[in-house]
Amino acid sequence: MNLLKEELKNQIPKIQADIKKVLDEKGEKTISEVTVSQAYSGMRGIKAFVCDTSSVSAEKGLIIRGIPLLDITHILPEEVFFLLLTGRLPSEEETNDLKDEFSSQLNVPDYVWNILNEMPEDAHPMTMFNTGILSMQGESVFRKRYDDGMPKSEFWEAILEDGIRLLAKLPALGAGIYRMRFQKGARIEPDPKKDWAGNFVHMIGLPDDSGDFHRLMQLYFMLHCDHEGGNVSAFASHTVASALSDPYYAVTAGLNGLAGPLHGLANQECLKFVLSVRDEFGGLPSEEELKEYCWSRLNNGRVIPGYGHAVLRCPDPRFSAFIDFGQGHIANDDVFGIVDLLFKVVPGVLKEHGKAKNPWPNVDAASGSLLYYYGLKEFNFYTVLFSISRTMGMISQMVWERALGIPITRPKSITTDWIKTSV
Ligand code: HAX
Repeated sequence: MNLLKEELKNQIPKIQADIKKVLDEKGEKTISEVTVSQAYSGMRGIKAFVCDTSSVSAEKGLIIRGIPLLDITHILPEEVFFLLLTGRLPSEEETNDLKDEFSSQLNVPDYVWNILNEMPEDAHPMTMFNTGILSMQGESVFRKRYDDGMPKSEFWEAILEDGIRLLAKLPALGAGIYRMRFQKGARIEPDPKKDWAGNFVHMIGLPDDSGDFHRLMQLYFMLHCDHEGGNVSAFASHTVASALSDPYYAVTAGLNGLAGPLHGLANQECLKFVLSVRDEFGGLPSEEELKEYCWSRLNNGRVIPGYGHAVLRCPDPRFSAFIDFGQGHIANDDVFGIVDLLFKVVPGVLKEHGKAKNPWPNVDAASGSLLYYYGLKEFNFYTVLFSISRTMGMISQMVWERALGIPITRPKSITTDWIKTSV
């Protein structure tokens, strides 16, 4: 039984008809104009394609299928995956069905571990993670069925099947890489009775008698699931998938973008920065000391990691959710205290600095301090956790793009000479 697939099978013809109607009525309307400066600056603000899984409001942050993020921080990652794909929260039966789907596909093939074992000892965990995913590309159902002449109308089903198989394995792949890369001992086998986040906590092998680390990872994997379609990782995977490259290729393309310090790698950079504050001041500095420390970093031409955003113009609700968790669980911790103090100091500093359009914290500003508290101290592993979660968004977007028959991505570039002579 796959209740998620059944739901999508019901929805897809209706949404296809709805979009046909939108195109018939509004197909020739203009939604964006592009200035020369936008063409030279990362296409910021240009509305040029559709993503229905989630949207990001400059003032409110992430909205998943119409629901503001802070209204659903209690739901499981499995539930948010169902929500991203279908636009509604699953029933208990549907959640259990999806959990069962994941549980039946948990094991990472041995050849993946053999390949990863051969990598340099200091390989970045993101390089290992992406290599692990790409090495499984030969397992792709989409690729096999495409080679066998699958009709276009079935593309989405094969993407969903690949997506579920891949997502099911990611906690094991991530936890296995953690244990291998940081010499934590033998891999721990997955437990099919555990939920997705619980299995990750089990396999990573850190103590969790209180169950709080499990709760944190449920929140972590839920919060990072999607952030509309134009961010680097979503857009890269969207572009690659539009060439009908299968999800193994398309997800690694997105995750390679997530591995950049201005995107997902900011979470490791951020904790590195927070720990440098702790080491510089032997614990929690005063507000004045912290302000000066931030200025010296900015004056050296470096960014304050975890602050600023291309779309948001408010504190990221994902940051607020982590701060709430921290205040409820680890309020007296020094590292968390520095994160809290940075929130008081950095927006003012960035406003005075006058460059960043958004002086507020983003998702990456707080997450590291929580992971660090629960014993996950190797911060160059953090982007792997972001990746495990963000794959849900990339797969959800891909399923709908194939269901709607969105063609290959191919915007038109122009030359500087053309701008000089034709604008
Ligand atoms: N510290 C210092 N300067 C900053 C800054 C920050 N946190 N955020 C922006 N700026 C600077 C930019 O570097 C840019 O400077 P130049 O004109 O000299 O190039 C200027 O302010 C204008 O930038 P912007 O328009 O406000 O921001 P962008 O849309 O260009 O970039 C970034 C958005 C998130 C990349 C940017 O704010 C940044 O580098 N932040 C720090 C890194 C970070 O936290 N990244 C994670 C973002 C969330 C995410 O994707 N997570 O995965």
